[in-house]
Amino acid sequence: MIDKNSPLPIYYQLENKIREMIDSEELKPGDTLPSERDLSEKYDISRMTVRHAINNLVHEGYLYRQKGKGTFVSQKKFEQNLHGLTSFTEDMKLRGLKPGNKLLNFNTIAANEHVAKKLAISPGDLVYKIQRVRLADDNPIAIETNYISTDLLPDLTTETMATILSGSLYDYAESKLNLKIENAQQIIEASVANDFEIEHLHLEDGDPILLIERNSQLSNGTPFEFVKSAYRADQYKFIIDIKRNK
Ligand code: 16G
Repeated sequence: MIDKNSPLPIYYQLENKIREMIDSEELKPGDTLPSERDLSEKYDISRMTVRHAINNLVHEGYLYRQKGKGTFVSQKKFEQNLHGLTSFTEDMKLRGLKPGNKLLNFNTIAANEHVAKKLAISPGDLVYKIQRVRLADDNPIAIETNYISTDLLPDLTTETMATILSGSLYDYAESKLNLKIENAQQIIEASVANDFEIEHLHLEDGDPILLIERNSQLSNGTPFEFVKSAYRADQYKFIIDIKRNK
């Protein structure tokens, strides 16, 4: 119940209550949340307080609104465990989802200083710049911009590259080119979606995203890729196993 004498704000107590109902599956993905009026009557609190709690849960991705229909419980976030170096295709298949790609851009460009440094090549050297929307069961999850030295993927025409990129890049590199992708470093930071991300990830103004940079290397130490991605923060979470070293 809501405790009006508690030092915890009332909206926060309601948020916790709804969160618990979602975690215990009393409310399941796709269920309709009771209306603002019903919740305010049930807990004897103002509708403004109810709206405050719901807004927060929408921002955190627990709930989503549909115009004219109501507020619903979201699907559980995708969880990616960061102890293995996996590809997007592998991640989605592991979850029983159909991986998909929408190729936004593919061109050969001269590396600028930043990209050259990440790939241990010289500025001006040629790299492929590949930009894809990554889909899970046809829903957009992330926009990925990948830079790879043209030396690593030789003799590709636009057509062959388009076919490769409609599937898994890692699979092509490993099974067709016998490259061994071994290590990666990843940086994750929070941000707010820009117009491009809003358009391609079907987001709204002010929605949060997770920006990820991955630098991966082959077993002989050669940098394989430098990748910048924007993931929908309402759909994705990363899990890290940590160990206390004393
Ligand atoms: C993941 C990787 C990305 C890699 C891609 C290959 C992150 C943040 N990024 O999305 O670096 O290029 O997988 O996927 O995990 P693919 O083999 O399905 O094309």
